Amino acid sequence: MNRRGFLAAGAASIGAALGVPLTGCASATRQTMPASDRLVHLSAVRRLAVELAEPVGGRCRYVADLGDRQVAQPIIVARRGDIFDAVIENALPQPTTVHFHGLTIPEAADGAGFDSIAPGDRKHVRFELLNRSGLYWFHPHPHGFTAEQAYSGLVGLLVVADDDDDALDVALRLAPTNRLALAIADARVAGGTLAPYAPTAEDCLHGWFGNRALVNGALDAQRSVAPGWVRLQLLNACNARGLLLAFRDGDSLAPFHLLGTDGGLLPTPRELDRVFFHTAERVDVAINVAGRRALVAVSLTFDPRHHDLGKAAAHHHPERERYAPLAPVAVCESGSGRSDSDSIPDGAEMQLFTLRIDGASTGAPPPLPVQLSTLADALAPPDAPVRRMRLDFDERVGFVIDQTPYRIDEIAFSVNRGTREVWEIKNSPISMPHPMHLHGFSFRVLRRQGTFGPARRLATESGGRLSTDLGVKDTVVIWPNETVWLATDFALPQDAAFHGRQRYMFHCHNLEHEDGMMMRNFAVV
Ligand SMILES: [Cu+2]
Repeated sequence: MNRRGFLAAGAASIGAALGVPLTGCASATRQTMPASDRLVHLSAVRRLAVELAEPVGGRCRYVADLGDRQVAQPIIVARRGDIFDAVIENALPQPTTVHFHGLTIPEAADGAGFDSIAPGDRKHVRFELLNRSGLYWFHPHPHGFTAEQAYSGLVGLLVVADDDDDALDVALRLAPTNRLALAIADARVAGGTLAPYAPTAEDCLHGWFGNRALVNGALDAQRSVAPGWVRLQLLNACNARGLLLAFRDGDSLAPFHLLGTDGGLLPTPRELDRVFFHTAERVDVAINVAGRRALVAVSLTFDPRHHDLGKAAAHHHPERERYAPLAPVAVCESGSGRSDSDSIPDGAEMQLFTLRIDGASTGAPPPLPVQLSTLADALAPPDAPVRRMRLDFDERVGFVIDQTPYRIDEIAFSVNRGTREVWEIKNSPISMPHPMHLHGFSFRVLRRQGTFGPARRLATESGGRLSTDLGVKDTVVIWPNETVWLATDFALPQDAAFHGRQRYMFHCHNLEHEDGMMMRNFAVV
């Protein structure tokens, strides 16, 4: 098969994988769509609508308009260098934005909420895909409404390919069914219906946790794969839950290989039997399923390190008072205690999805390539300035960065274009893990210090780092009492779209903390 033929098959396989029946969680009915209808090539997207779906009980969805047909909850497949050019329409009763998570794009396209799209309005968004191959994603980012809208289903995947990505698929001899891109979320499901987003004050502090996994919007997700290598690009799309991913085969854990992280492929694969990734982080893994009949992907038990935060008031965004919730329930009301049956706590074991291995084996799969990309080791220039930030908990306002709740009109600091800085982020000892996300730029993890015992045991790499710290990152978990050093790089292309001051954000991606204003703006000048 020549490269062109392989690419076509590869795209088809991603579409097939993502095209399983969508479970309408808010009703007993199942919406099914042909596999090919849910995969959208970037060049075909003319309009991306954000709307409340009927009749599936008011769940939100993205709808891609391809001119002659509409695709609900599209998975967009693109190549480095492609242009995104679409009109985004907001059919929700709340303001919204579409944030393209992980992409290096101008402020005007970042969708960070500086100019949200009012109900009924539209916005033209155009940008070039400059990033390496990898799994990126898009989700709402309107300040105060992000958690509710994301929980309601507004999450889309953006699979970017390039030459390294092509070479890997060829080397693995991936069967057409064996490349999957999956968004793993958790939902509160009772009696076959999806509970509306109604966090108590305690939920707003610890996060909104579900009791069932949703994979690309479906409960009890299963995928049928062929013997040989399977490549999984996985997003933690939960509002607040960390995932310690492993693959159970009966009583044992199947080994797998970490291929890549948020921003693309590692230099070399790492063999593991479990990998931790927090909300908004992605992992790219290869698993040899030859000789196996089924694998169950689970999140293993771990110590989530949530501290008792007492009766502190949960803060919520003032914008929320101006618009109706998506479902008719109040949010962040104090006094209504959490019912334990509603959710599985963070760190408890949870089943995620099942891989069924069908078909005859075609012999031993090829060896994994030794080199996946030319990514260099994480280093910072010796003269790089160090920018220090502290993550804290304040009883009056909740979780804060540098003791300051978010203000949309504040610029916390400015960095010069092209500057490389070391960011030293220290989390309070009496806090929670915070998955911190940098908009517009990626970074590398240099080292960790002060990590508590159970999380320290996951640190398989030098400098106290996790295996996922070896790659390009845009989101990094920082445990209580931990200090993490990041090598940032604020290089921007000399493209007209990036001229002038560009505003970006640094914030916690526990979506309840994000809506609770654990965010800061910064400018690149
Ligand atoms: Cu947080």
